[in-house]
Amino acid sequence: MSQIKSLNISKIREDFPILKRKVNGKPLIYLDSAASSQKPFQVIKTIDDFYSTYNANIHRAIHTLGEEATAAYEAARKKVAKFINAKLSQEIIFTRGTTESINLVASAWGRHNVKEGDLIVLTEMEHHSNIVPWQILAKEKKARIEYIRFDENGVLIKEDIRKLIDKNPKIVAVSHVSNVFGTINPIKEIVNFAHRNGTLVLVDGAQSVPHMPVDVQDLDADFYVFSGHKMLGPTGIGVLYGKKELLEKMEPYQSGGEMISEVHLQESKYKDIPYKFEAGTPNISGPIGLAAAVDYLESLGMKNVREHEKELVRYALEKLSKVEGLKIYGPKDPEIRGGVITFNFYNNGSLIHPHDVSQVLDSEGIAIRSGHHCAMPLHEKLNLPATCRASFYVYNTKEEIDQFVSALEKIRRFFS
Ligand code: C6P
Repeated sequence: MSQIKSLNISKIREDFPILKRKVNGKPLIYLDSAASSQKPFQVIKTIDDFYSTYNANIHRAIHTLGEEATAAYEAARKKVAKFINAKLSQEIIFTRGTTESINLVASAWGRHNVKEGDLIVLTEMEHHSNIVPWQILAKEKKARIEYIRFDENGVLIKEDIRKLIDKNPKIVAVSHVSNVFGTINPIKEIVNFAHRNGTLVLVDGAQSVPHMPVDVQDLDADFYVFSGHKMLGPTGIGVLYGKKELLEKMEPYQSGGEMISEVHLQESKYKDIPYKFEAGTPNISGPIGLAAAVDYLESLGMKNVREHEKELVRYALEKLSKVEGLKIYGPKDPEIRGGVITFNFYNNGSLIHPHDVSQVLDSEGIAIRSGHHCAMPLHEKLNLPATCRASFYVYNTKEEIDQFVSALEKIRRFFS
């Protein structure tokens, strides 16, 4: 068992060139990592090295550069597989991100397995990326979608989980960590329950893989998806993990070069997984940069990353609870909450618009996100047009939270 260690945050901060930047004359306080994380120079340099020294297309050429690029791309696949403890590296498909990974499953698996009248189960706290692809599939197949509800703390209602899975859905698609409430959902329980009647489970890991240890074999998820740009890696690269036996049975998602073994005028044969799902020239620097991000996170230790964020959340929740007029959404217990705090500010009972809050914070050099965070159904249920969200990562400090809280106090004084 690896020990939990405190991270040396000032040393970590040295690795992130962007943190030296000033915004509106103030040192940048970046509290928007749930939208996209910053990148350490180790990742930036790895991508620079690729383009500067061995850039070439992969899986094609016999020349040195082509072989070096192919080796780095395939080494990245192995590294990602190990990071999430996939049994086989063929179970790792590189995509553009979480969104594309879910679209791939909804299309390549869904079109052949979901029939008229079938049920798809989602939750009310899903990101649009884990709703819209299923809506399109359901419309095409005349299937139904039902939603597991959340309670007043932003926690999934246990009875709903059981009740809806008892209806024998074809698939349950659920986020591991909500990007709005920060809730860590009980994935193992959902998977165990779903598997009893042969229901598959897709887990949206966009907000979990960057922040905590994830073991796909232990979770026993059928599909698990995430994005590189939220975990210190580059944009435009993501992962679909799928169990070998499922991926092998699925039809291709996109087709063309690279995913075939033979093409004739009237028919073609496809390559084995993972290549069957990686048509065309892929984003080659993406996995290579992502592998450098994985190295960086592994050098910190994912348990330590999780502990650091838990500590920041505990500290921030305590400080924020003292700010008059501030309403915080999501679970109160940091044990079941990721590094995300969503809130709204009220002055004499009326909402200070989240965009105004985030604009004033920006003038103080503090970056948060405001809006519906691509979770409109969640906001509709809360009857809110928008919320403010602060999200933390390995480079954030308690001092930054103090500055954030005093900037909020300033806003409160200004609006009252
Ligand atoms: N959420 C946020 O600010 P992409 O855009 O494909 O990398 O990830 C989509 C996605 C899917 N699921 C969850 C739970 C997510 O949080 C996200 C991305 C960002 O909350 C951008 S909208």
